[in-house]
Amino acid sequence: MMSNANVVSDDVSSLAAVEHGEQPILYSYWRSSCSWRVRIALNLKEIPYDIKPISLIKSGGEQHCNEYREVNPMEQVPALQIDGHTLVESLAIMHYLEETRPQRPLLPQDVLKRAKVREICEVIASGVQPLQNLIVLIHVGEEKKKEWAQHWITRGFRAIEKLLSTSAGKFCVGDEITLADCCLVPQVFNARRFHVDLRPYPIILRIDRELEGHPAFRAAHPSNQPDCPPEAAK
Ligand SMILES: N[C@@H](CCC(=O)N[C@@H](CS)C(=O)NCC(=O)O)C(=O)O
Repeated sequence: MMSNANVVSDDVSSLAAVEHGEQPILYSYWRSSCSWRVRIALNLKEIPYDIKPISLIKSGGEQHCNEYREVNPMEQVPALQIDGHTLVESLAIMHYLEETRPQRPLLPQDVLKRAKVREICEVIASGVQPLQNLIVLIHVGEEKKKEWAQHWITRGFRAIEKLLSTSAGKFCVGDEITLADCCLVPQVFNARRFHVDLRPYPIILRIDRELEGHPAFRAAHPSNQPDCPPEAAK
């Protein structure tokens, strides 16, 4: 599967102009792991969508401009315009997709397995990513940011590896791809960005390798995004 995504104008001052499009619009940044989670879910469910790039870097960060604050008051990506609504928070968005677009389910039927999927999602989305998010790293400072990010990612990965030791089959929970896998793969990319030693996490590495070539994951990869700078594209 190729990407379902088209790019719409990358002019941040025209945000209002794209609000009435016919297919979902994802406000996304190429390297954002939270945007990436949602891109994977959209691709897995084969939902066509447009991408509105929001640069987290340009002009001090387009996420902080007045127009975008109207879209997401937390001044973060992603946000998804869908069904006449604007949704923020990647997990809320993915659950909305799951509940409104049941094709290619991303949660297991079994309630315990569903809880296991949510555990992994929460560890990543609440216990790891927020601590190594851009705004936090800016606050921590250039000198300390690598060590800081490594510390929190390592702490989270220790927990995830342990959780996976009882839940994983081919993927994070059993043998079907779930929301947990949508969260894990982008977080592994972030871990590599901060040069975390991943050798102590063989299950995480195995699942990441398993999914690396999957068309929905490949299409969602930062290097395949319309706003990926040429020097970072594969
Ligand atoms: N809990 C939010 C977190 C969103 C988030 O942290 N997004 C990052 C990119 S992955 C961001 O926009 N950072 C901008 C900033 O820190 O200024 C979600 O899951 O959507």
